[in-house]
Amino acid sequence: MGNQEIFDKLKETIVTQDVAGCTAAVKEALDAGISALDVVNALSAGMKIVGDKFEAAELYLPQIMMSAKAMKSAMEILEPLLAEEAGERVGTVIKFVQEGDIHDIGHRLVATLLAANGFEVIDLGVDVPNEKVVEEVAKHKGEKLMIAGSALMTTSMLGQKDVVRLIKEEGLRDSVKIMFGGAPVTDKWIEEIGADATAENAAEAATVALELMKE
Ligand code: HCB
Repeated sequence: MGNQEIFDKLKETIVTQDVAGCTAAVKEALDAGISALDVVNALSAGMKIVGDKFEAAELYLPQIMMSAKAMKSAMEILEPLLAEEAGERVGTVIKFVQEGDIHDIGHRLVATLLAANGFEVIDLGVDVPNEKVVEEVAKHKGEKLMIAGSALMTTSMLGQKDVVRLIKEEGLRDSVKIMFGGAPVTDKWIEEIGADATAENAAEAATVALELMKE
């Protein structure tokens, strides 16, 4: 089987909610010498299709949950491998999903790729209150530091504005770079709330994060 066929198969197992097939396809890809990062990218492409199909009412919640389960089981195999690929330490990143939001697939992908690119990742998980984020920033003041928050809903995205405001109020704005992402986040929003950057996907998030650490 050629690499393109393997990538298609990986993507397809996510789209068809084939949990067992997904972990088998991941192992097959790794055995064929494909990097963990390329496997993640193929699976993410599948998740993007799932999201689009959901929005077009071609897939429903129970199916989405099975795709999410397939993605999680794949990441359990891939995360340790990506961690092994991590290079020199470049900084600390506080990674979280905004309060009221439990969507964690993209969050975990971004966290994994940041770790694979040399960041120490402090993963606060999902549904994280703004105050908790600011507390964590204060704790790590003085380090090469950034936050990378995710929000998948237009409602939870509003909390990102409060995080920036609270960071400013605590006098911490110069101590931390701020990157936010998630489907509803736009460049315009980032500018409006006074954050530093966003990224379309996990690979881009890693590139942007490395750039921010150079500033
Ligand atoms: Co959910 N959901 N959902 N959902 N869900 C969305 C997000 C909607 C857009 C679907 C829709 O209605 N059109 C919608 C939000 C509408 C809105 O506010 N505009 C929605 C809703 C409403 C809900 C519920 C309220 C549904 C309900 O219960 N009635 C509920 C929310 C509960 C809550 O959070 N309080 C809910 C539940 C679920 C699940 C549980 C079924 C499941 C989540 C499973 C899980 O995460 N463990 C789910 C899913 C899977 C989705 C969709 C279909 C896909 C999201 C996803 O995983 N995408 C989504 C529709 C969509 O997005 N098109 C739908 C794939 C990942 C890889 O992409 O965008 O998360 P990503 O992350 C990317 C990218 O954004 C970037 O890199 C990532 C990796 O490439 N990125 C960053 C992410 N974070 C970053 C941070 C950075 O600093 C930089 C880049």
